[in-house]
Amino acid sequence: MRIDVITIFPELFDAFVRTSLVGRAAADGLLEIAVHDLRAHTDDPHRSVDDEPYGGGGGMVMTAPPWLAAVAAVAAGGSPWRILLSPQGRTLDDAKVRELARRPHLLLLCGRYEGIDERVAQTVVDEEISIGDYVLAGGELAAMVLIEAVSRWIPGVVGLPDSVESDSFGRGLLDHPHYTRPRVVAGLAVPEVLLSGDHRAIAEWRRAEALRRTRARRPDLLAGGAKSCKTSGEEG
Ligand code: 4FV
Repeated sequence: MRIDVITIFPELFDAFVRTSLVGRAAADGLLEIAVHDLRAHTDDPHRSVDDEPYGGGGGMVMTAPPWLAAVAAVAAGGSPWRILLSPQGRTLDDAKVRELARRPHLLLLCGRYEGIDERVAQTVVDEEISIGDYVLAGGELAAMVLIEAVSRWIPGVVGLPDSVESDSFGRGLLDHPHYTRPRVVAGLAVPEVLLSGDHRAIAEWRRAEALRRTRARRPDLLAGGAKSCKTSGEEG
């Protein structure tokens, strides 16, 4: 999978593209990430990318010409699915992450200031995506969230493929609680069933816990109906 990113702060991605899951995926050749500086596509001596908003009001707006030039240059020779990260987009969720993970090439546009001139979204963007109903200073962190979430679905990136499948939202449920050594923490012991070695009972307890938590914390998820799937180790 290839992911291109256009931003005025390419340095924000330096560590991200070399670290942890995304870094490993890139090192293993399962993922190709290229980060491009928008200012390299300006043609004025000040390399400016913003201007005053028509209609007045506070703040600055990113001008369209550098974006049109940058997207054309970065997309040349390919047909990437072009995503603008913005609060006006559809909210990213598990279903959208899985859909994007099936695409061979993404191009992510990261805005700054009050936003980008609307003609960019109207002409060189296929989809607007938001990571949540709050306002960031820029789209870069949203792009990183999307890249990491999507990367986990690239075959071979996550060691235990079915752990991706059986992860939380895949089943429409929140995850069950997890425990590890030491046995007692702050006077709280590990649930006995997890020490029983009875895998059927353990799987049943985990499912019941996932259901209980989902009912308590995210009943909206149940509206979609918990998908009955077998998590790894859960017998018939
Ligand atoms: C955002 C979000 C977000 C809005 C103005 C960047 C900022 C600034 N992007 N999900 N929430 N973007 O807040 O994706 O240009």
